Amino acid sequence: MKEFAVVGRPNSGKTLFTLNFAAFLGCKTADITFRAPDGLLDCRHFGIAEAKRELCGPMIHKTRAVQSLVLKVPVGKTAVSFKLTDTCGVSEQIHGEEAVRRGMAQTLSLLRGTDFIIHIVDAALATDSCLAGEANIDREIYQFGIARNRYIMLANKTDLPAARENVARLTAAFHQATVLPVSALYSKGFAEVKACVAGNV
Ligand SMILES: Nc1nc2c(ncn2[C@@H]2O[C@H](COP(=O)(O)OP(=O)(O)OP(=O)(O)O)[C@@H](O)[C@H]2O)c(=O)[nH]1
Ligand SMILES: [Mg+2]
Repeated sequence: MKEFAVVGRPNSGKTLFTLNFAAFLGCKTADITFRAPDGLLDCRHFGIAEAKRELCGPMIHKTRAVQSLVLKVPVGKTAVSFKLTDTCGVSEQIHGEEAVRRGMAQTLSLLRGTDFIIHIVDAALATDSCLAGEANIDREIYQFGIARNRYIMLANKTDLPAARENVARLTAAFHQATVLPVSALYSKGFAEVKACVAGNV
């Protein structure tokens, strides 16, 4: 079964995307497997709304370890299972808390082994340095993914006017990637993401 890793900066909308995309694919509930950086596994059953209440939020680094769901996407006349794995957000700074540092290391390790990278960018916060091509974590993820030819960028939060304006700038700055505008909050742009998953599963 192929694994699709959802990665990006903290607060970019990875967890909300993961849960609303599961709902978009028809799930009313989610069995989420949490894998701590030390390898300890825990599986919990949630309603989607309950999972969003518990696992998403404006607090930076709400997610501190990988959490996976097994989903199905229609391909032709069959449905193919894949693993969608939400991760701890990554950034340039060395974080003060050990749990976050370990979570980020776990994300980077997962990136190396995953089959496909779904890179979420908060388009409302697409900074000039990110767009100008200076070294930063978004560009590192992009270059890594492009080199492996198994990558899409989701320009998220396009329900916000500032984000909508930045989509064209992101597309130009990350011109080798497919950049899909989405709103994880309103499940917008998800049909295109589903088509991409179906094509790579
Ligand atoms: N307006 C808007 N807000 C969003 C969207 N996606 C996420 N958010 C908000 O952004 C905040 C962070 O969302 P999360 O899904 O928890 O972000 P994350 O990337 O998982 O964050 P960490 O786990 O901290 O790395 C929440 O308050 C969400 O409601 C979106 O498409 N539009
Ligand atoms: Mg999260």
